[in-house]
Amino acid sequence: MSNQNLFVALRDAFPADLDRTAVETDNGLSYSWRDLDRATAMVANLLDSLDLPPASRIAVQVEKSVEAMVLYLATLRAGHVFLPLNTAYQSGEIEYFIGNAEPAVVVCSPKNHGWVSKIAFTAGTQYVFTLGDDRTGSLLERAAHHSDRHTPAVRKDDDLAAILYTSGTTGRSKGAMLTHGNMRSNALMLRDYWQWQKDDVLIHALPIFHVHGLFVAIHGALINGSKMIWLSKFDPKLAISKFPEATVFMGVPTLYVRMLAEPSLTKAQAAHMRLFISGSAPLLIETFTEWQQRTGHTILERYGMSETVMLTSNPCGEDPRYPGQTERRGGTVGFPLPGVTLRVMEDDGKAVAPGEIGGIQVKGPNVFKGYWRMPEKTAEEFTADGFFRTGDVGKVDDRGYVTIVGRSKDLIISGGYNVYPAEIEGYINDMPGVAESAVIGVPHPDFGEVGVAVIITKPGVTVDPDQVIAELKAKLANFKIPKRCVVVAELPRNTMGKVQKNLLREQYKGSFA
Ligand code: MLC
Ligand code: AMP
Repeated sequence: MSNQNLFVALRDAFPADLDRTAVETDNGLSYSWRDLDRATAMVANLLDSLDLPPASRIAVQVEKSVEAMVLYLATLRAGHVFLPLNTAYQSGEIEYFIGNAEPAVVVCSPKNHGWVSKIAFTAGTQYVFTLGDDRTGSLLERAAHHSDRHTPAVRKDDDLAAILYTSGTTGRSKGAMLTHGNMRSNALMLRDYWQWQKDDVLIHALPIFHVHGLFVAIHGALINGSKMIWLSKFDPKLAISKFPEATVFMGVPTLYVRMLAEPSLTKAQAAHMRLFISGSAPLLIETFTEWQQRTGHTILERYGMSETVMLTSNPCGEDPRYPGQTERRGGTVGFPLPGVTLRVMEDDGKAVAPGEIGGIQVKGPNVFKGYWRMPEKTAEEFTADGFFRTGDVGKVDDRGYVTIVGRSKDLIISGGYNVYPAEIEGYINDMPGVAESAVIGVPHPDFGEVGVAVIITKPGVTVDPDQVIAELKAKLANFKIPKRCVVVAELPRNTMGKVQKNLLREQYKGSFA
């Protein structure tokens, strides 16, 4: 594959008529392809004017807006590295990311400028700009003084395009380094695999600080020159009301669950749609089946990670590697994507027998370069022959479909967001009176899975579970907060003294039934 800046690959796919609509928003704004080209040029020129070293990190914590997407594209265009941050992160979390990534530029919401700029300047960041979700803020004010023409920076496949922080099973988050080559190869391959059509229109309903909304959705539409209907926040009624104008929808399972609760979801309403894609968390077979019955569409489930972008997908038409197998099978994540090698291994490093369960390992042009400034951690996660250990546990059936049956990493996926119990337990264990805690994931009808904190106290001390939740809320992003907290006399342990989380999961599985 040729070396090319990812931005250039995306821009090359813009339609010839640049005055056509590229993005239409739920608050009545419309952006043409020319607007996107000009706006990204102006922001890229602003970044150039700052004289930053190449591949500087641009850390961004802003509400969803088309201008936030423009900032992402402009960062690629100028040859820097985009570092998106969940808007739910609080000051302690932001302090860690900024301290670890050492961004040259931080862009935050105007309402957070006070505390974010303090953290950023203390960490040595040179520039802090603001960007509101209503086209306000210093970033656009400064960019307005720059030319709307810009020559994109030359970037090679191996050069960094983005760093995505993903929490670790132990300790703090790790920054997964994704390159221009990782993302361009994945985007081009998905364009073909999902058979993007000339007149496709994507409903963009996801946040844009994670792989799903930022890369799979945005790259997917742009690299096909397809219009996006842009929802600033997911609203099931609004999303369904847009189906007659659109063809493609991407969501985490919670979005499908919420749309199924709407009476307006009917076959007639979904008749114009071509493709519904789900990923980031397991899609329950009940949701898959009910969606089929209500809309006549079979959801295409796919599987990916921050470290790898997309890895597997159910078919969209005929895959020549699997002749005749066009069925989208609920409960599976489909076939390894073209170019991805996927294998299932035993703990001792041997391949499992066909159809057996083991650890999923992957290799391909989409697999990330490593964790930012963590060479030991990177080395640990790769095998000697260059496969990345996903931490997911699964199997491949005799027809080639991959099923994920669990995770070897201690991780809860709640509404499509990852929550690492080790992080939450660390905060709880530091609270006065707490001797130890275990945070487990249990089924939840809306979020799929949510956390429950099980606590033992120091002898003779009383701990109020509501107080524990309140203290966590003050420090951590809201989606990480356990939805239930219980104080118990003891935690179940194995002979080695290790807490048996499987027993706790069993005990509390009915908490939200
Ligand atoms: C919100 N809340 C959550 C939550 N989202 N709790 C658990 N899990 C979540 N995901 C809580 C809030 O803390 C709050 O609680 C209450 O729910 C309402 O908050 P809200 O902000 O109004 O929620 P809402 O807007 O309805 O958000 C729900 C959601 C959102 C499902 C729309 O979580 C979402 O957009 N999820 C998508 C995540 C995503 O894009 N993942 C892709 C990762 S990429 P309280 O107590 O404060 O009131 C990846 C790779 C791949 O995994 O393969 O794609
Ligand atoms: P993240 O680190 O946020 O990128 O999350 C990646 C993880 O999400 C994967 O390692 C899987 O555990 C999970 N995941 C993504 N897609 C699916 C899916 N379709 N089914 C089950 N789990 C998924």
